[in-house]
Amino acid sequence: MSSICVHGLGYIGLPTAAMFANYGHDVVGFDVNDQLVSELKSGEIRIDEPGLRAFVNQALDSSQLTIDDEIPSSEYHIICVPTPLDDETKRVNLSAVEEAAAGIAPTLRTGDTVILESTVPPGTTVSTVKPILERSGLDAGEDIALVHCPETVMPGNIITELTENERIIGGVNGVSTAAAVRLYETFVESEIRTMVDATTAEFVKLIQNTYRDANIALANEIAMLAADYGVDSREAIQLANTHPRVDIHQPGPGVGGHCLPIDPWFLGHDSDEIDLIAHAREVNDGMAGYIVDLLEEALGSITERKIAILGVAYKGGVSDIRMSPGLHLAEELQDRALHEPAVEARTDGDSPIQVSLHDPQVTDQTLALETLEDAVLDADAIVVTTDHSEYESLDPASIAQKMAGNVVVDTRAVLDEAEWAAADLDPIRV
Ligand code: SAJ
Repeated sequence: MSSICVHGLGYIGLPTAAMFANYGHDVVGFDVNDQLVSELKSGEIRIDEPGLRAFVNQALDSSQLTIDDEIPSSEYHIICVPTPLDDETKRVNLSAVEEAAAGIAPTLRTGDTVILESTVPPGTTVSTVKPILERSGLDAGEDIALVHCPETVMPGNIITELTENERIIGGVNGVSTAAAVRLYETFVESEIRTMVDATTAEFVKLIQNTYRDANIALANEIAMLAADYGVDSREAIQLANTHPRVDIHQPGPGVGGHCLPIDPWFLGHDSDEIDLIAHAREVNDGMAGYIVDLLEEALGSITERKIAILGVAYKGGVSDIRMSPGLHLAEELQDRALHEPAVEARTDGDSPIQVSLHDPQVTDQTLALETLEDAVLDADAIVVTTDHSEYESLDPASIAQKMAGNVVVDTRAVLDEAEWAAADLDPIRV
């Protein structure tokens, strides 16, 4: 068993630290956020992920996992810090990775291994992390091992996927790769695939998420085209996918979460060749505007209307609101209503549109979430933006009674069309 320090105790770092600890390694979880450290020390877990609380507490109770605000010397350092994207420039901010590497460098001893798990633009391990670690006087590849080993887990199923998903590992040399493989094979049950170098591992991680994002953009464009031809896009996609070499994803209100809307841009970091991938991003981001167009068409105008958005989690079955398509739609509605010529001329300062939000799984206190009854009360239109199972069993008759209007947009195809039509609420599907 090895000594490990996990740097960054967020969505990936915390379950990863607990996993290694529960498999018998001596793990220190380190974070620069003092408040997070003190919360975790007392077993308080902010992240809402099935099974995580018990899993982390098991590791803490066994003392295989300790939480600290100092970096100890360790045989393995695993970096799981955020790599946010600047929305304007579409450039990554690597300061947390740089800070982590700078914190590790003084603790390094010959034979130690540093693993970058954070998603980064191709070349980051070699161009950014390696020179910072080598300030220690040790050579990465010769004296210490250095690899990129991206996480590939799906929020909502993180603990299972950590053990069951395949891993890819690319080191700055073969010795580095082998050192990381030895560590991950202590708990990964699937194949561990080794790459020729760290940059290939970084690139592979990015094109996995880019494939999914671009495929969803294709599905979204197909949905918009299908609507113009009076074709049901879902049925068309289902039929198209019966071909053995066709796998079109599902359309929706846009793509949320912390990965798909961000990672494709990393591919354009040091290359001008990004084109279709950037356009696919724009198609997905443009879905909120398309839904507002649908609402305007159905309602005549969105001003002085009440629109209920059902679903602010970025996808069904989770409480995560990062890059939420539902919240993006709420902003787009407000923005579009404010720029209506009649509204721009107004001076009363009243909001020109009322947008109510509901989500059965999200508990975020900063959002003005309402009960389902209040959210739909007197609404002119409702838009389902998250495929929560709770929405599949909504009762159209009782919703029809509460609503002022009868416009329903189902961006996730979760409502039973016949039942809703019987309540005079024909859903418009995206
Ligand atoms: N979505 C669609 N249509 C689809 C599938 C998804 O509109 O057919 C939307 C979802 O509703 C959501 C968004 O896309 O808003 C992203 O959801 P997701 O389930 O596709 O992916 P994430 O962000 O939860 O997790 C992804 C996964 N990557 C891949 O499947 C290639 C996960 O395995 C990665 O570990 C994760 O990104 C990550 O951390 O990179």
